[in-house]
Amino acid sequence: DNGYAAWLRYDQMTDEKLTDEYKGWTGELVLPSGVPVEGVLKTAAQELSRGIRSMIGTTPTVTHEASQQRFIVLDVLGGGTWVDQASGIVPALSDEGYILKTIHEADREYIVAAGRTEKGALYAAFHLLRLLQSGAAIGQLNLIESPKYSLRMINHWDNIDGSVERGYSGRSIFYEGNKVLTGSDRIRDYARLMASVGINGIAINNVNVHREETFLITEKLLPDVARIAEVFGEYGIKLFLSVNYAGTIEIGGLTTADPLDPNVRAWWKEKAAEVYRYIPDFGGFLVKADSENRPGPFTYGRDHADGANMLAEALEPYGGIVLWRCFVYNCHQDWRDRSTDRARAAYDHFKPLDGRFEDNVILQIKNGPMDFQVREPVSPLFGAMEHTNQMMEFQIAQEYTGQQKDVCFLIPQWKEVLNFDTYVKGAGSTVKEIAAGRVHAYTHSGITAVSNIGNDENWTGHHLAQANLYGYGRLIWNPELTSEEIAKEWAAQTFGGNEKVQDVIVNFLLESWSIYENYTAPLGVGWMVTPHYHYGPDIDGYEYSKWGTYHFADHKGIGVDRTVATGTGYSSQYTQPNAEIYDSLEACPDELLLFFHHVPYTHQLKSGKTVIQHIYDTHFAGVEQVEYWISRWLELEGLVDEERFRHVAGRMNRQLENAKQWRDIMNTYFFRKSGIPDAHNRVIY
Ligand code: BDP
Repeated sequence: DNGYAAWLRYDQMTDEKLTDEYKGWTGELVLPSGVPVEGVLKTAAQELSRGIRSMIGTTPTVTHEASQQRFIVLDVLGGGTWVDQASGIVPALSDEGYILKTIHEADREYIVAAGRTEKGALYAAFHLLRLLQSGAAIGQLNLIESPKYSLRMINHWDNIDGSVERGYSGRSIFYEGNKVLTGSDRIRDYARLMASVGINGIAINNVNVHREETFLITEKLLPDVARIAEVFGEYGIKLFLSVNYAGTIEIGGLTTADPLDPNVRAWWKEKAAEVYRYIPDFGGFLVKADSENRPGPFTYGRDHADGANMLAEALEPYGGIVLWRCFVYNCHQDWRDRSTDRARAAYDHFKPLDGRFEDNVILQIKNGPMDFQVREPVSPLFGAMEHTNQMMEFQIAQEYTGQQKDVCFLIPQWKEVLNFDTYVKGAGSTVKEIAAGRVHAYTHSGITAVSNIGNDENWTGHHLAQANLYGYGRLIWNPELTSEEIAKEWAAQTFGGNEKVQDVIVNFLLESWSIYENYTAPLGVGWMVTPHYHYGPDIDGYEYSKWGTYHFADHKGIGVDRTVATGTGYSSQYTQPNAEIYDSLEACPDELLLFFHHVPYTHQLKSGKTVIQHIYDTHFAGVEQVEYWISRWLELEGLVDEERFRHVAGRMNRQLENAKQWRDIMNTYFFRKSGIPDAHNRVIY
């Protein structure tokens, strides 16, 4: 089994009793408003038929009038069919929400899978398939589902030459050799996977837009892009494009990209019109400006509101939006000038601009102030701008968390971020509520994340990394789901119902983030990775670097002083009580201690251990944990198909090598630096 089907396997059922039970319900698929010949409802019907055929072995009759005693109904609520009445009053159902309800009448019984819109109906169809796939009882369904976030997006960092920036699973599924891959089935299969977990927007090219990709918004490439958009559209997904801020210079024949220049503004309006001619339901532009050597409004003495609003004005007539990234910091700093702090940058740049952005601009903010480290505090910019739309950016690609060679299930990390209380409007101002536009009244908001897929057969390189993709979609549909619920759902659909298999996979996933943290950089300090590559240890790799990410380890201590009194003052960017908690050596949580404070190695943590002993212990523990999970995985031989069993076992051995390397380098380094021996004499000089 190569893993290509991911969680949409729809394996033939083996339980005969249950198969018979399901057969009774699934013989007929009724679409009261007529069997559609195109559109999202058609997709929903097709998906249901396909899944049912594959699992149960019979193909349902698709019809607009019921003739059997038991059947499934697929519909859009409010369409005036008899389903409206049968469904009763459905409160609080958003546009993309749906119901799944079993209705018993005197002479017939049926399951209604209906959305407020066609998209909702598609999500209902996938939900019903998920229930069937997991062997659930369907005779008494009464589910109402609404997504928490209106924008549920994925960002691809795919380049048109076919490479993927920070890609760990092969090459792009969208491009090769400076061409858009229009005829590929893979794009459709990808859209299916994404729609099945509720994704409704995908930006298909890298935020670092090189010259060739700049043409994606021109007639040269738009016909091809439009074909992808069409496939996406069938699955309820809007297509977005990253644009080159200096497009006017790069391909527009102008000498400036000044956002206030009338010619520049006219060029962007023309481009927007062109894009919408080819893609009427185009989502909008994603922009990385003045960041890591990309062009931006700073060159012209303008600010980011000027830049974003120029694009907003161009997209506004068509309902398009601008996703403007806040990953802006000085990557050319002099490392000897230690008064600067990269963590401060986003807040310092953007907070003063609150209220200046157009309504169709959304600021896209990375979850932490740095860059997707294994542990970071939540970005203090999130929620700090009452009058500016914001959305959260996560990274599904495991750039700093094992690169899909090591297992690191990120749902627990994202849940911590979403549950973080910013207090920006008093207690309860959690990230998850802010992103839903419920703390400040945002016009647009939501969540996005950098994709972890490529053209590897199994999409994500490591089979277990599929769990992050699945889990991301499920979590941003409903952030109240627990990590365990998500891991269980995914494992059951992807690896089948065997209890032992379930137990090993689910528990390994749930522990994996803390294991990865154990054997890598300690206590929130981050960045002890090989520069540029970001896999494997290099303690001082970024220590004397212009990129500005330092840990300040010397023979006396370690950590970054970000306090107000003696440090960079970063802690003051938080609202109280967070500012005070982080600023205080006593109150700061252990796991972020070195992010906020510089301490001697003998500093005692809340756990009772010293910092140095914590470093030693966690690094030994991390390796032992990987060894333990390898032994548990090996117990699954014969219970998981051979191909996936071997593949995962192979990757776990690589993970073990990596963990050992981290352990040995980190422990030896800190032993030499500090001269303090390990309490258990395991660390040798
Ligand atoms: C960093 C990556 C870099 C990206 C950048 C970004 O190392 O490749 O271009 O983020 O988010 O994580 O723009």
